[in-house]
This record gives sequence, C-alpha cells and structure tokens, in this order.
Amino acid sequence: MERTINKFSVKYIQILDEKGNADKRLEPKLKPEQLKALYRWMVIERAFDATALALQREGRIGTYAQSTGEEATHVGSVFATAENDMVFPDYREHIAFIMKGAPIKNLFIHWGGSEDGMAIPDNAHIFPVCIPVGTQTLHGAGFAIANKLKKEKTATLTFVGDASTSTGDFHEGLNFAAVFNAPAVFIIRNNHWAISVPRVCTDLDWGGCQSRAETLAQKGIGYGMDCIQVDGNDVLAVYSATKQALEKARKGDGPTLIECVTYRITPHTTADDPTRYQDEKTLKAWMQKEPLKRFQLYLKRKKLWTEEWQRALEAEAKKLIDQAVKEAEAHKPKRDDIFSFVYAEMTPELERQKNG
Ligand SMILES: Cc1ncc(C[n+]2csc(CCOP(=O)(O)OP(=O)(O)O)c2C)c(N)n1
Ligand SMILES: [Mg+2]
Repeated sequence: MERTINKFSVKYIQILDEKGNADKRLEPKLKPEQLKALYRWMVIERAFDATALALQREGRIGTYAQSTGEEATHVGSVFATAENDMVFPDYREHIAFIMKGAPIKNLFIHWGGSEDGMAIPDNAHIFPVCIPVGTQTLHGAGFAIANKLKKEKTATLTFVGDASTSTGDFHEGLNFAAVFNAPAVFIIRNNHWAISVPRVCTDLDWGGCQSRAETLAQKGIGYGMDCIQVDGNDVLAVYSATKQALEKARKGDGPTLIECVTYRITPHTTADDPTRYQDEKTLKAWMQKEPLKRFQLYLKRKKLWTEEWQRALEAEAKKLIDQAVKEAEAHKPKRDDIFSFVYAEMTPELERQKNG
C-alpha cells in the first residue's frame, strides 16, 4: 500500500512591489503616523550604517557589519513588537537596538571594541549582539518558554541569518519552541550570503552552498511550526507577517518561522571583499529592489512623503548619530569590562584571569 500522508506548502507574501504599488487586499491598516515612523526608522538605520562605515574607515571603530539594503526586514519586524516583547538579534540588526530603546552610543561603544556597549538598560527589551551564529535561537526559544511558564503575555522575536539555519542550535531551538508551544517568532534574514557561501546551490554535486531546500521557511514544517516566506525588502509584508505571528504567539497559539528574502548588497563586514565571489549583475539587479525607494514611492503616492520631510529626517538622523558618536568617543572603557559582561555572574576562571 502506498499513500500520501500529507502535503505541505509555504505561502509567500509581497504587499509592495518594486514601484511602491500596494496589494490592496493585503495592505495593513496603519495610520499615516505609523507609516511615516516605519520610513523614519529605515532612514535612521541607513544613516547609522553610513556613519559606522566611515568611522571604521577612519580607524575609530573595529570591524563592522553593514545593514544597508536589509532595513525593511529589521524595521518591519521590530515595529510589530509590543514594548515588552524581547528581541534576540544577531549582529546586523543595529536599528533593532535603537527601536527597542537602547542608547545609540552603546552601539558605537560595542563596535569600537568595548564589551560594556552591550550593557543595555533593562527597559530596552533586547539582548546583546550575538556573534556565534544560530545560538540566539536557543535564547529566544528559552525566553519564550519562560514567559509562558510565568504566564506573561509577551513574545520573543529572534533574528537569524540564512547560515544560522544550518546550525544545530537553530534546529534545537525551533524544536523546543514548537514542543512547548512557546510564544516565539523567528525571523530568517535570508540575505543570500553567509560571507562567501551562497544561499542557493549552483554546483549540485559538491556543497558550496547553504541549503538544497527550496525555501528556508519550510524548515519550520519539520518541527510542526507555522512558517511563511515574505519579500524581505517590503516593509509592509514583513510588518504584517510579524504582527500576525506575534499576536498568535501571545494568544498561546504557538511559534512561527518567517523567512524574509532580501539581499546583502554590502560586503559581509568591512573585512570582506565580495568582488572575489559575487556576481555583479545579480548584485545590481538586487540593488533595484532595495527597500527604502519603494516605500518612499508608496508614501509619496499617499501624499505622506515630500523632499522637505526627507531633508528634515536626514538632518534629524545626522544629529542623533553625531551626538551618539561624541558620547561613545568620550566613553572610557574600564579594563575589567572585558570580564564583567560575559556572564551575569563571573565564573571562577574569569575571576582568575581578571586578577591575574
Ligand atoms: C557558530 C559560528 N560559526 C561560524 C562563525 C563565523 N561566521 C561569522 S558570520 C558567518 C556567516 C553568517 O551568515 P548569515 O547567518 O547568513 O548572516 P549574514 O552575515 O549573512 O547576515 C560565519 C560563518 C560564527 N560567527 N559562529
Ligand atoms: Mg546571510
């Protein structure tokens, strides 16, 4: 006997096309101020990125991971969180810190090499930058399970890159989140690259790519978790999918995996040279799909965008960021900081090193 036990499918959502036209049936009901706030955060993220890159080039901060081109994924999802929802970032979602209320200076202190930049005030609901890829999946799942046990009506939002989806931690985290029906939402920032490893396989005989799976979203199906793929350069699609997933999570209806399809139009970090492995034509094609332009066109059509407002936003972003740079450069890190923020309580080994 042979029969099909089940068939699975993965839904894809795009609300705004590249010309900024919206699919009216899917358009979220956001007020004009909320739409403008989404755009403002994206402008701030882009300005932050430009300043951080310039500081790195001047030797004023260390290696830096740019986020230009991925703003819709970061801003759309974090904008959907409630104040007390906890965000678990990796290392490219700089704006998530700012949106959740962390002082901007902390980011410059961190990327300048001081651990205490990640000593974030408790009222900013975000965990520190997570460099070991995929491990934050466990933190996000575990925190969500704890929220559930404590009967708190808050959810977690965890970001992972496409490479994280190949780590054991990612799969363990997803399984735990599903088994415990945890109020957790996981965002895969599929920017098509893991340093020089492409997301999609071209050489089908021998590795050299991240995954043979057609989508990364479908990995959730293996754990009995709802999953969806969205256009990660469409801030409205990212917002809508995340909002629905977070509401579902808070209602006790379990976790969701959202794959946001975007593209890394910058080098992996300032230490990388993508011209050695990236195809220029593909890069240029993706640049046309970048998220700010299409949202600007959408807002313009709604009479919510003017050149004057753009200039005011850029001036505001510059002021905020320049002030943060000043504060970060006036900050004097203490020697013990490199030991103090590794764990909540210092281990005997760290204590020995600190006193050594
Ligand atoms: C556990 C672990 N293995 C290897 C690395 C080295 N590493 C740093 S970034 C990176 C690629 C990550 O790619 P992706 O998750 O797609 O995120 P992206 O950098 O594209 O945003 C790797 C392998 C690491 N940081 N952590
Ligand atoms: Mg990637």
